[in-house]
Amino acid sequence: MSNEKKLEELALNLFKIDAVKFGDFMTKSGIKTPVYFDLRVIVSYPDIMELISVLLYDFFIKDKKCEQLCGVPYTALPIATLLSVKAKTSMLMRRKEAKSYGTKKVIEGHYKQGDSCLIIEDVVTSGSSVLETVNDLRKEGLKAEEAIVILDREQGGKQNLATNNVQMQSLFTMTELINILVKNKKISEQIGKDVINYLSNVQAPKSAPELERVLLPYEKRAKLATNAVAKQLFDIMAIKKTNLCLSVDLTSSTKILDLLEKVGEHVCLVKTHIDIIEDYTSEFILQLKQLAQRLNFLILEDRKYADIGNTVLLQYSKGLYKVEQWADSVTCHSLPGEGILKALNSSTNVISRGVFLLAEMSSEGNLITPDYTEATVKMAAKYPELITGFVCQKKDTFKDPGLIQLTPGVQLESSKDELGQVYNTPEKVILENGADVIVVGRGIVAAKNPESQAIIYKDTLWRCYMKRVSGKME
Ligand code: 5BU
Repeated sequence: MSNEKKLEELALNLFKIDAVKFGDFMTKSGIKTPVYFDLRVIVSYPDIMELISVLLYDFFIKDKKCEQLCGVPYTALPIATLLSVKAKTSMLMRRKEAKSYGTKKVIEGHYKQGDSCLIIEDVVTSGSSVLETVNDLRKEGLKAEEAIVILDREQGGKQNLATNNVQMQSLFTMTELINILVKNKKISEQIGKDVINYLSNVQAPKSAPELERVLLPYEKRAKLATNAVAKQLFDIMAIKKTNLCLSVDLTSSTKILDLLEKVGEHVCLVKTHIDIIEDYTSEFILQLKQLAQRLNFLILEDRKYADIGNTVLLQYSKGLYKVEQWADSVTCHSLPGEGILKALNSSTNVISRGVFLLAEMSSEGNLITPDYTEATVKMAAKYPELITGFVCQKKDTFKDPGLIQLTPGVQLESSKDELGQVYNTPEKVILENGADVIVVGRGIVAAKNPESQAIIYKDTLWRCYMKRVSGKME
């Protein structure tokens, strides 16, 4: 039997078992509707369930690569189960309410961060039920970007899902289903027309546009972070009221520790270039970590890894510095390709880890192009639990509010140094360019009184941030 015939057979069966009814009905929200669907009854008809799963499999799943399937509770659960068995693809179950005892898990099943998960649903009107499931999966670090459904009521759900980066495909649109029923004389042409008119006049409200990253306060963004270091950094910023990252570009370990003793309380992050220190010892790291603990800041080693994965893994875990043992996060180029992220992700000796991926640079004449930046952001999306954020200069570089924009090249006055560094002001980088954490090096380190200068930077940067989240930007 052709696929077209099978679809027709399904439509007629759904009509026969009263899964689709015509007349005067009330929806959940109290609106009158001339058509009503209740696919829950299919559990009483194994032949129909089998037909649905065969069609969904042949149309959408056969040639798809995904690691997981997840049905939207509850009607789609048996369909997802049949598909999981047929496709030999593992399945996840989303709880509607988190358990009040035990693990409090919302998503049940075994999965890895970054696994792609295909959503299965019966009927889509506004798309809100699919989105609830998508959001819970995304919070767990899963990729949920595609949904397959039995019926699209054509009331705006497909567009709402696309706004939220979920592509939806359906076995039938409502128009197609009506046409089959009219053709087979199950309903009159007039009823068919009335239903189609009704649906085009009663559209679901458009889902709210995604929350704009730069307007959300750090404490809210902490909850959206999928990397543990990003979450910690958002929390520290909110608690200490500072978004200042000090770049301690000094070559003496005692000078670094002395400086941090004075300014550590004013910063959320300390950025190191460990290989410029001339008297490096492991004792230095011990003391640095103690300061970080006592004064509540994180450590970013600005190593800018840029080699093949195997070499980067050695650079990260071995040698003199053993960066993985003490750096909360490291910087890394995307240039060599994904292997570099796989390498950093595979290291096993770390308690918490993060990566700031370089999407843009502050120096004049750097060779990064808009395409490179875009590809970098795409690459990062595959490693949600690893990526802390991006080192970048522009607000539109990425959208995800759970990631952090780290912006270097900042001083109180805009200027340049003699080797190509370009400085923008705090106002410009925070209010116009979307910086979340602001890197200041020589602006503080080379000042006559670094401590009072750090306080000036901290206060100025925080004022700009407060202005930004209050939405009062001019
Ligand atoms: P400065 O003294 O504020 O210019 O120091 C800036 C620091 O940030 C310095 O350690 C650089 O290595 C680092 N940096 C940068 O300036 N520009 C970039 O695009 C990147 C890092 Br990525």
